Amino acid sequence: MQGSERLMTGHHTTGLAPYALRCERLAEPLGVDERAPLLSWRLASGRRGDAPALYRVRVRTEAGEQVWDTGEVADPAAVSVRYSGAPLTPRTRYRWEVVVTAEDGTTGQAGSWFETGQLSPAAWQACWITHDTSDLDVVDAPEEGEVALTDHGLQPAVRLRRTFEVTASEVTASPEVTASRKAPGSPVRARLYVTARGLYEMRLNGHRVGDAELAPGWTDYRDRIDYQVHDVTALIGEGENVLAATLADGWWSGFVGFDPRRSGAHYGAFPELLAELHLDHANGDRKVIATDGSWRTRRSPIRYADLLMGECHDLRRDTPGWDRPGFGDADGWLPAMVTGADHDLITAAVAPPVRAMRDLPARTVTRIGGDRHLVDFGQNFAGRVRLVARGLTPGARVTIRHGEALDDDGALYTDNLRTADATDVLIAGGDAETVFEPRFTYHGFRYAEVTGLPALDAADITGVVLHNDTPWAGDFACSDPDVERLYQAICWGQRSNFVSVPTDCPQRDERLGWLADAQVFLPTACLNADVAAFFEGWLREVRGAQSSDGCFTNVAPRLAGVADEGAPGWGDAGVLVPWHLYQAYGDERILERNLDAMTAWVDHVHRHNPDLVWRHRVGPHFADWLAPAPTPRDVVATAYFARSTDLTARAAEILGRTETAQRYGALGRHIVKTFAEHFVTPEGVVAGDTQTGYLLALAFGLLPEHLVPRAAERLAGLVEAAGPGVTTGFLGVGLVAPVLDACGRPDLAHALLRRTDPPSWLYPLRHGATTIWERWDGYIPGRGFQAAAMNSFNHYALGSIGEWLYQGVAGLAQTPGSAGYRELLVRPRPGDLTWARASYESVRGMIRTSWTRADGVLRLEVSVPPGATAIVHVPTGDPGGVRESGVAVADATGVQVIGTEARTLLCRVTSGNYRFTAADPRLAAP
Ligand code: RAM
Repeated sequence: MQGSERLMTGHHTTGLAPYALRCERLAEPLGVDERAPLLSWRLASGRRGDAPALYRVRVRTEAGEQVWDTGEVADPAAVSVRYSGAPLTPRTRYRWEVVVTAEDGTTGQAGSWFETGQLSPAAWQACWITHDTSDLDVVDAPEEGEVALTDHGLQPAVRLRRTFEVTASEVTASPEVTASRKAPGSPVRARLYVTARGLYEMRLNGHRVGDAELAPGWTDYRDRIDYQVHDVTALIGEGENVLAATLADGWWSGFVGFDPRRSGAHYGAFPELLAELHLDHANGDRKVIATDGSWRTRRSPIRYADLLMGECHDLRRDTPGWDRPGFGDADGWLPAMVTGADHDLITAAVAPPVRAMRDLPARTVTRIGGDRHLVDFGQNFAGRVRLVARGLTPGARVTIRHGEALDDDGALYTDNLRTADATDVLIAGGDAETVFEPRFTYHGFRYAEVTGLPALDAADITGVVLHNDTPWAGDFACSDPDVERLYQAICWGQRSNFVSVPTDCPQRDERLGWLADAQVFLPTACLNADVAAFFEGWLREVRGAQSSDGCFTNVAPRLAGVADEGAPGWGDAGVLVPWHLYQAYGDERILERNLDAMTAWVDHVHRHNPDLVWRHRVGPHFADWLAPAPTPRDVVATAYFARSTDLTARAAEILGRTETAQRYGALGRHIVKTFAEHFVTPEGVVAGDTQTGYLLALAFGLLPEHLVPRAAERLAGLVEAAGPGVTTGFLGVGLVAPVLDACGRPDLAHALLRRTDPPSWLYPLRHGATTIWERWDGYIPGRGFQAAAMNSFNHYALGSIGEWLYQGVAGLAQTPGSAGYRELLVRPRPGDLTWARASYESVRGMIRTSWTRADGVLRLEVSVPPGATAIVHVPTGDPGGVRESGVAVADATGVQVIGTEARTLLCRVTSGNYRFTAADPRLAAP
C-alpha cells in the first residue's frame, strides 16, 4: 500500500492536547500558494468537561525568525486560524506551533510545518516543452508480422530527459542524504515544481519522484493548471544527475467523456511538460534546472496511454537506463521543442493527490480456455492491475480487458462501458520476468480477462486501487451484516469516484464531474473522509465553469458536448456544495470564496423566471433523475430555486453581509410562497403526489407550518403504499430517510433501509453488488442487465443514504444551527437493530457514538471532543430511570437534563466520554 488511507484516531491523553495539525487541510504540505493559509488543529483530552479557553499560534522560519504570533486569543470555539503575519516568501519552510490553554489553565501544544510554493506565476522560469510531434506516427504502424493494435488515433507517450552536475560538497551537505554525517551550515534541499498539459511521471536518477498518480490532475486547463511539489533531496547524487519524465495524453489530449473527439478537441493536441528543480546549496546558492530547449526527448515504449481506451507497453521499444546517469541519448533522441513560457494559469494543487491507495489480491483466477483467464478481485473499484508475466518471447502479447460484471454465461460483460475500450496491452521485450502496470490510465472494474498467458497464478495479478488520498475520517457498523455491506459499498463508491474530480462513474466513457451526483452524495462523503481540500479544489472548477451571466454548468470541469446550462439540482450544486462544506468543516472562508458565484446563480435563475416558478433556462432538466416515480419538473426546479436562494441568504448572513442576506432572504420567502401557491393544495398535497415532491418540500422548508404534518403523513402513506419502498431518483434519494426520521417515522426509514426487493439499497447487494449501482434495477434475474447505454455499477448517487447510517442509525450528527461540529446531536434510531456504532474524526476532534441493547437494557456511549457540547437523546421506555456511568443522570458530572420527549430523555453534555444506560425503548414505560 503506497497511500495512507487509514482511519485517523483521536489521541488519548489526560490533558488538553492539540493534534492533527494541518495547513490548508493538508499535513505538512509542500507548495502552499495561499498567502493567508488556514492553520488548523484538533483537540483531544482524557478529562470530562475539558474545554479550550485560549489559543496561541506562532510561526517562524527554519532559521528561527518569528514571522507571526497571534498572542493569546480568547476563542473557545477556535480550531483554526488564518495566517496573517509577515508576507510569506516563496519556496520556504515555516514551522508553526499551537498552544491551547484549557479553562483550568493547563496547556497543551503541538507543532508542524508547511512549505510555500512558487506563490506567484511570475516566479516560474521554466518553458513548456514537448516532443517534436512530426517524429510520431499518429497511427502507430504494426511491427513486422504482428496484429495491428486497435487504432484509436492515439499517439505514443514520450520521454524527456536532461542531465546536470552536482559537486561532492553540495551532496554531502544535504541533511536528507547524509543525516548521520550532517555537515554544518545551512541545509541543502532539492524541490521539484512540476506540471504538465497532459499527465506526467517524473524520475530522478532512475527513481520515481513522489507517488502522485494521474498528475497534475484534471482541471479546465484553459483556466487553471495545477502543479505539484516534490521533495527530491534524497534522490540527488554526486556527479551526473538525470531528471527525466514521461508524458501522456490524459484529459489534456486523450479521450474525455462521451465526446468521441480527441487530440486537440478538448484542450490540446499533444502533451507538454513544465518543471523546475531547485537545488539549494550549503553556501546559500540556488541552482535551478528548468525545462527548456536543452532537454532531449524520444518516444517511449508506451505506444499509447489513454484514460478511457487503456494503455499499451511495447517493451521491445524500451531504452533501459534512459532515466539514469551514464546513458547516451544520441540514438533516436531529439532536442525538445519549446512551445511557450506562459505561467499565468499555474497554481499549486490544493487537493491531496490521487495515489495507489491499496492492493487487492485476486480472489479467483479461472482458466476460460487456451491462454485466457478470468480474474475476480471480489470488489468493484477504480484502478488497474499489476501483472507479473514470465517466460514471454519478444513480441508476445498479453491483453487485459476490464469489466464490472459477468454475463449470464459467466463471460466478461463490457457492453456498459460504451466506447471505453478499457483494455491494456503488454508486448513482451524478452525479459525472463516482466512486471506490467499501466501508468496513465485507470478503469472501473471487478473482473479482468487476461489473454496471452498459458498459465496465471493468483499471486501474479493484483488490483491497484487509485483515488484521491482524502484521509478516511468515518466508520460505521451495526448488527445487520447486510447494512454493513451496504455501508462498505457506499465507501467503495466514494473511493472509486474521487479520482481527480468527483465523477459519476469510473468505468464507461463518461467519468465526468456531474454536479448533482456530487451535491447529493456530499453529506455522506464528508462523514466518510476529510474531503474539504478535495472539494475546495473542485469548486474552483465549478466556479470557473460558471458563465458570465451566472449560470453554473452540469459538469465541472466544463466539457464540450455536455449541455452547459445547469439543470435544477445540478447547477444548484454551486450553492449547495459550499454550504455543506461550511457546515461540515466550519470554515467561513469557503462561503467567502463562493458567495459571489452563489448570488450570480440565483440572480440568473431569477432573471429568467421573474414569476418565481423555475420553468425557463432549465438546461437539459434532468428532474429527479432515474426515479421510478417521476416528479413534475417545475416542482423539482422551483424547490431547488427556493433552496439555493435560502442558502445564499444564510451564507451572506454568516459573512456579515446583511444587505445581501436580507435581499436573498426576502426573495427566498417569495419563492416559498409561490411554491405553495402553485404546487400545494390546501390539503397539503404537493403537485404530482410523489415521494420526491414531499421530500423536497419538507426538507427545504417550502410548506406553510400547518401543512407540514399533512405532507409528512402523505409522504409516509406513499412510502407505505410502495411496499414500503422508495420511488425517488437522484434528487430525492438522500432525503428519504432523514425526512421520514424528522417526521417521526424512523420506523419507515428502517423499513426502506432493510428492504431487499428492487427498488431498494439491499437488492443489488443480494445480487453480487460491491458498489452502489446507477439504477435501482441495474440487473434483474431473468430480465438481465438494464440498457447498456446507461448502466453503471459504480455510481455513488443512490448511496447518499450513507449520511443517515451515521446520523440516524448510529446517532452521530450536529444540530441544525451548528457548523464544524461545535454542537453535536446524538439521536440514535435503533429500529430493530441490536447495536450500531459510528466514529468520525471531525475538525474539532474525534466523535464516537455507540449503542447496544440486550436484556432489556440500552447502553449508549458518546465521546464529545473538547470545545464541543452535545444534545443527547436517550431512547428509552423509562426516561426517569436513565443513568450515566452508573449514577442517576441528574447527579452525573457534565450532564444536564433538559427534558423528556416521547420515550426519550434529552440532556446536554460537555466534552468527554459518557456511558448512558436506560431501559430498552422497546419495553413499555413502567
Ligand atoms: C448520467 C450521469 C450522471 C447524471 C447525468 C444526468 O449520464 O452518469 O450520473 O448526473 O447523467
